[in-house]
Amino acid sequence: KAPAKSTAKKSSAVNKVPEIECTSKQMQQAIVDRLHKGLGTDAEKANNKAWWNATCHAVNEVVFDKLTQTQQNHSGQDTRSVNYLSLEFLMGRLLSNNLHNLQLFKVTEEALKALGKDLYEICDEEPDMALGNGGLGRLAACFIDSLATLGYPAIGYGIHYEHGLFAQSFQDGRQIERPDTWREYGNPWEICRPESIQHVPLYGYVETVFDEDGGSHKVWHAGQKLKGVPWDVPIVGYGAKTVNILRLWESRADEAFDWDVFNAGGYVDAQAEKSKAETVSKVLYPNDETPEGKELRLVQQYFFCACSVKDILRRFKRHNTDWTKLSDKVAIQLNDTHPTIAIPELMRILVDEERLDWDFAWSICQKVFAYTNHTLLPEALEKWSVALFEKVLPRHLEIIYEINRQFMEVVEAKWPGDDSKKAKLSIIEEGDDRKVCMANLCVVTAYKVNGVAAVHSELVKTDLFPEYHELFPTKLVNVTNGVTPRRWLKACNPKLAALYDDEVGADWVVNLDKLRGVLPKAKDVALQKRFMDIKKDNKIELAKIIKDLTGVEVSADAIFDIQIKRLHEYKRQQLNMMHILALYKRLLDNPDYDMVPRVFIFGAKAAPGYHMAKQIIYALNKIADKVNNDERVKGKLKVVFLPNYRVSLAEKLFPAADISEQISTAGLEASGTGNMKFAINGALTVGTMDGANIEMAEEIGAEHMFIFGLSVAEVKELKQQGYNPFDYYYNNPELKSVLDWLDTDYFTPGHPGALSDIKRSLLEGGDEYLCLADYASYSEAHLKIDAMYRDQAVWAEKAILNSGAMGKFNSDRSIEDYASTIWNLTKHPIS
Ligand code: KOT
Repeated sequence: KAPAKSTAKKSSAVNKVPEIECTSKQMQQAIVDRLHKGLGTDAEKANNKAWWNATCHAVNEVVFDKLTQTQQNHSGQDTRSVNYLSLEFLMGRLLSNNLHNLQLFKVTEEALKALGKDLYEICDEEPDMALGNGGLGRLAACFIDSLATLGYPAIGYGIHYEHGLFAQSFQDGRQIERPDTWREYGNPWEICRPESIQHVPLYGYVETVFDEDGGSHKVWHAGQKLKGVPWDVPIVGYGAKTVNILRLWESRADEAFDWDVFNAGGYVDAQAEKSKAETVSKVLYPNDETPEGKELRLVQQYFFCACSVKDILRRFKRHNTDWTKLSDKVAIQLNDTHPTIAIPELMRILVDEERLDWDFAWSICQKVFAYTNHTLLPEALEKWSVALFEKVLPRHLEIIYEINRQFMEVVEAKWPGDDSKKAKLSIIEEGDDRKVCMANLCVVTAYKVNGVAAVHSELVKTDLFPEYHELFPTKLVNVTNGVTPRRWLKACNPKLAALYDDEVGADWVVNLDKLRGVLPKAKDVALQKRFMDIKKDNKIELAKIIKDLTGVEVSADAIFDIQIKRLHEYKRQQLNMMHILALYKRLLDNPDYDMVPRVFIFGAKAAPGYHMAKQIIYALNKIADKVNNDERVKGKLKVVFLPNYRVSLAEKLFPAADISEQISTAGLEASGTGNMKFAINGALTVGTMDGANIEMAEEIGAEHMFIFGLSVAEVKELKQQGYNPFDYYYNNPELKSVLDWLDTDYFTPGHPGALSDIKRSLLEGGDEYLCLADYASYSEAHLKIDAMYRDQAVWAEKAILNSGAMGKFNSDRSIEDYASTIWNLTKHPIS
């Protein structure tokens, strides 16, 4: 029998969240049953992977039940829903989170213990679902957790990549990429839905068909067709009142089509065509903030948008025939510009297939789509060559031309005769290689455009889209990012979570503002001791992992100073590196140099084609080799670069951090979300006034953080004046000696110059990200860290003040902001 009957209790401790009744005995029975009946093994023979599998399947019995109830409830009431379109969902592992959200974690822990198994070890068996690159994909994962927790009808749409983000290892300090194989042995969380397959046309040509009434319409004759197979991953909200779905599309060859067109080619050619079709969802592009203009990437984008839009319309048509109702029932949120092609796809369906009048179809589109911008980096703005577009999506290009033609009339009306305005705002960039600007298409169409932190949203208005802002003064808005406290505190830091249960009550997990309850007690010695003991325990755990992964021994008495995020020059891992070299130099110059022992910990993947990012990884690994094996530093300095940084490793790092490095050049990190996860877990931030750091400082008090460096305005001013990194190089002897060190073979014996290109990019290269300009201030901030850590009472107080003030940065708050200001969405939790 299934482990649980989902009976709601009359009252419950947590925000009236009903608990699912399930005893340890029932759970044991369910797991053992799955071992026997599902996997054909038994408790004696089963390895930990089999135990994990069996536990997941036991949990699914509850999840699927709740899923059906939610779907029936939403469909029965024909609710308005949000459709979150994202090329990336960086989910990580699901077992621990699902158990917490079902409130079955403790009971499962007991059940497995009785069976001689440790739940934490079982959870560690799960491969990460790494269907994303970094912040943007992880944000999507936090958002669907919050949507379900809050009881909003929502679907996440994405791609069912066979290979997620590459696995990283190091060979002689250099990054090696290997394919990720998360689905090699199946995935217990997903359900294939062949009944909801979609067909996707590609290539071919467009015919104008003249109608009897004198009008005409367009018919797209595709040159190829793909089949989209949906895989649904249930998304369990906290308290399990709502289980939404994440629907991921897998591409296959469309047999029906192949037989017609490739008949003469015979069996072997048909098989080759089949493999080609399957490459579409094979692999996630590993570039963060640098779009790749490859045909396969455009096909991926269109494939998943076409499947998703058709699926959305299929659900709409189940209850509706009146197209004016579409915008009442459907909001489509575009996670950056990657799903922009959904806009002309909806136009195509409405105009060509449903035969709606253009203006009517356009008015619908303008009420359905909203767009989130996640970056100001100019190189990250997606532009597709018109020639490629014409080849892959000929009809969509025509539609985009028509949208643009009409929009240019609007621009002409606003700024008569101003061709420079037209050139700037046009969706089509003119030139030798004409381009389709996806962000422009988004802003022209969407009814709301949002940035992801206050400062970023202001810069979207003033620097990125000033003319659009003038034209559409209410369109551009802010929704500050947040992270789910279920994964990023309750599940990853059980000891701190238990402390908060005791201090402020267990419902902080659905109301993170409750953590403020600890602020008045920040000086309380007993609380400080408990807080710091937990931090120490977490550091000891991490020290074991570090030893396991790198062989390096670190002491949990040292300051754990952590920078984990994608490797990108604007995030300035190289600035951190320069400061580490300075400390190393100080220790070599003066063996008695007085510093609190420090462990610098890095985790970062570099895009495989990003040379400088890979060089920085190489440099850090080489520096780590030297420093960690140099007796002269007397254990005061260690550097570790953990391989294969990913969500499940992050869950071990945030709880163990003393210092959180958030050191991007001001104006370039749209928000950051790691900054929030660190602070929630009691780390102090060394950071610039950038992205969400600014709002964190407002909540926490800047005096409780280590803020350094140029502000956004100062960065602009310095760049305007003409920034010269050599000014800083010649005026700061320590900085100069650190950079000169990179030209020697000290860190790369026998290979002088192996690290010189980092120095070159910081000097002759112009230091685009102002590392030298911010160096002195950064170095000073680290002296303050060192001084403060010596007084553990002050440190504990600050850590509590940071963690307790993080209520705002909860993704439930972000989702409530989206729901009220953008989506106009109502909650429909199952009762
Ligand atoms: C943009 C274009 C292509 C690929 C990735 C991106 C991208 C990623 N843009 N922004 N991000 C990060 O998104 C996070 C969530 O909003 C932000 O916190 C972070 O600052 C962005 O860098």
